[in-house]
Amino acid sequence: MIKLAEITHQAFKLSTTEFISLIEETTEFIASEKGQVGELNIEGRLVKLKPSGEAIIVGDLHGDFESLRHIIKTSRFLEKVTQKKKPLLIFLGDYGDRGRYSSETYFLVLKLKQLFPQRIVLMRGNHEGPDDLLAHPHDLPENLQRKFGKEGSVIYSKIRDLFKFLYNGVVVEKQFVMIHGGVPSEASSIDDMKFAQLKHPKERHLEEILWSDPAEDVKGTYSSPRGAGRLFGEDVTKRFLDMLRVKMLIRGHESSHDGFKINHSGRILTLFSRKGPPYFNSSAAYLQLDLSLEPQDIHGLMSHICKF
Ligand SMILES: [Mn+2]
Repeated sequence: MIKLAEITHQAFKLSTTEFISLIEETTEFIASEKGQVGELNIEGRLVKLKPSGEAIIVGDLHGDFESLRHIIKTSRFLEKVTQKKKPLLIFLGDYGDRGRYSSETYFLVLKLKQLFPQRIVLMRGNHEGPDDLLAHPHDLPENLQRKFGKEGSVIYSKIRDLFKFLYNGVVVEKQFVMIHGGVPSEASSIDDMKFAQLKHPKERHLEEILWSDPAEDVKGTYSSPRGAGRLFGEDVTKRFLDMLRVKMLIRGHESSHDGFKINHSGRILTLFSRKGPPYFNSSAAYLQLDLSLEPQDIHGLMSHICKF
């Protein structure tokens, strides 16, 4: 069995060539994922799942390598993945920027994808946005340059190539939709989730998926203080969930003191899975659950939230 300590060691001793070939290999693999891949049913950049089996769902990491290691350890992903009961490890996006260990964090998630391709889903966050919608501050290029010198810029351009193939979302039949930021408020069918990246920037679906946030006590959508995406009300959430025939939205994107928060009468769970500056949240959290559970709302998931 592959040991986490071994992968960690590799992450810190990585050469430019090794990192580039890992990024190229996983990018090519993710780009080619189509149709039935293990239990994943892939259409465009959307993953559809049947409600069965275990899933571990991870929110924003932002270069917090230690929290990522903690999640892999405490969820016992590596032990379980080699046994019969195979869990899925789903990342909600925002791997780099802000934390000290953006390079190592990218290395670890891509290494896991390379080792267990059918067990890992890498979603797209606003820090993995399209060229015309990049998040600021975006310190990944500086981080790579500090670690790899001049060649850091080559690695960076390879990672940028990866961004456009990361997933817009995951739909677990009858249960959940997972996206990084928020609801594409003008989506008229599930196709707007599957092909949001192709419709960008003519249509705003991708922007809202990556950038939007829920707001309480409002109807419809409002402009967001983030300068991209929208703030959306509970009516918008309800309409979107009904359209997808699911009950709840699981997303990342917002920091929260306890590592998670609930919005829109228990229809939205936000997960934030990293610690440290610049947020200083007292806990981080991830979700570990059996997808065949049939909770009616987020309150029914409380015992599956793992705070640390
Ligand atoms: Mn984000």
